[in-house]
Amino acid sequence: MTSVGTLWTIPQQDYGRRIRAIVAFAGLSIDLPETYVHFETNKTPAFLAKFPHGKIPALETTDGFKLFETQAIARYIASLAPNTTLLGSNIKEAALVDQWSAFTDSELNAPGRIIFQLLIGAITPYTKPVHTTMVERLERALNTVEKHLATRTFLATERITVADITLASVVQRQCSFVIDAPLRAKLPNLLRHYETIVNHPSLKAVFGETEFCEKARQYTPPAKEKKEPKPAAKPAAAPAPKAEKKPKAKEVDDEEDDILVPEEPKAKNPLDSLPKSTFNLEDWKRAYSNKETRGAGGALEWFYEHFDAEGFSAWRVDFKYNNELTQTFMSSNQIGGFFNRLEASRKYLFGSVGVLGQTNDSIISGALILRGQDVKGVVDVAPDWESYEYVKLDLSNAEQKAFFEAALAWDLEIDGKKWVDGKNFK
Ligand SMILES: N[C@@H](CCC(=O)N[C@@H](CS)C(=O)NCC(=O)O)C(=O)O
Repeated sequence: MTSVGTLWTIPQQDYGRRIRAIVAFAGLSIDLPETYVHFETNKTPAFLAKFPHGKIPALETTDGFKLFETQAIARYIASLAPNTTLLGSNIKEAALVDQWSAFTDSELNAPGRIIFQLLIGAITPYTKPVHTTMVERLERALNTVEKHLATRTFLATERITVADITLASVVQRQCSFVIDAPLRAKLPNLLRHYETIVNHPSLKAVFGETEFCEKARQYTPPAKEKKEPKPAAKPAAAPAPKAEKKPKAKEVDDEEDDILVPEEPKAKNPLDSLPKSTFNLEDWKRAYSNKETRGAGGALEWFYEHFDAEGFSAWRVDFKYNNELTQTFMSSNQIGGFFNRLEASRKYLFGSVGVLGQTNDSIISGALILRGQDVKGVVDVAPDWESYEYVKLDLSNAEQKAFFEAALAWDLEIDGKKWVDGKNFK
């Protein structure tokens, strides 16, 4: 099979996946440069000389023809395919293929990308009305496709076209963060279409597994720096019991000035009914913040002196979808977001989690210390807790102990991937 040429993309890029799916469906092949590093290679003079906008995907064919913009590349490659109907069989069908491809990109993909960028803090300040408007726009487009597919197998013709592959690539991406379970339940035709495309024998390998989110991801503001209480200001022993008074509506606290509604009175957390422990998590957090982690007199020494393995447990935590990680600073923001969503368990949890590796080849891993012996009851306050895998650590096992210590000391290394950035949940 002769190659069409070289496609600059990265494995997790949905735009690139769309093109790779068209290549596969057309029975063609394409080269993917292994040395491409996103946000580096695309900024080099050599890349910009070929593709002046500096974005991927970008195509250079074997005869030196250069092309950027996903839709243009998709259409060009589809037109190289012998005997496929990827672009329709006459000019009217071709126009319908263009219509649904453009519709998918401008009415579905565009608002979806804005929503995602708002969620990860890439568009600031986060603005709720913009988020809401973009979700409405997206849902309107999804409903139009849903109605259209009620009487049709495919979008534009009786066969799979570029439009169907375009839609599936966008829906796959959006199912991971915005087309959640309740929304999917309202879109049976769209989901049926999606399953047909991604399970097509020539497309299955390109689309791979889909991550279906249960609840649409919500924006969580970055944690504010908490002031460490001065030792004298806080009684070492019995801290004053939290006043029972409920905050009045609009009453604000200087550290939580963005909380404008009173919290619902909370049901008693079963973790509060566990037998009293000699290990004081607050004291541990203070020791960890104030001491060197390793060495004599360090935080780890303090930990082993005070740890109560019945009242608390230590866990290894690993992100399940490391192959989706791109830039390490974004992975680090993701840990920050996860920690923010764990806020309701602050009394029961300490964490030290980091990004290891480099751009497009990184993992998220670390350690947690938590109240009780069951991780779920502590971490399930975060809607995305199931995106992580948890394994209890046996600190009498030398290897597991070494992992734990390295995660706390931020010098963890896994399979040659070195710790580049970390976050603590304190
Ligand atoms: N309109 C372009 C968008 C491509 C695009 O936004 N690519 C992003 C990655 S998903 C990129 O290369 N960004 C690099 C940069 O902004 O420098 C297309 O459809 O191909």
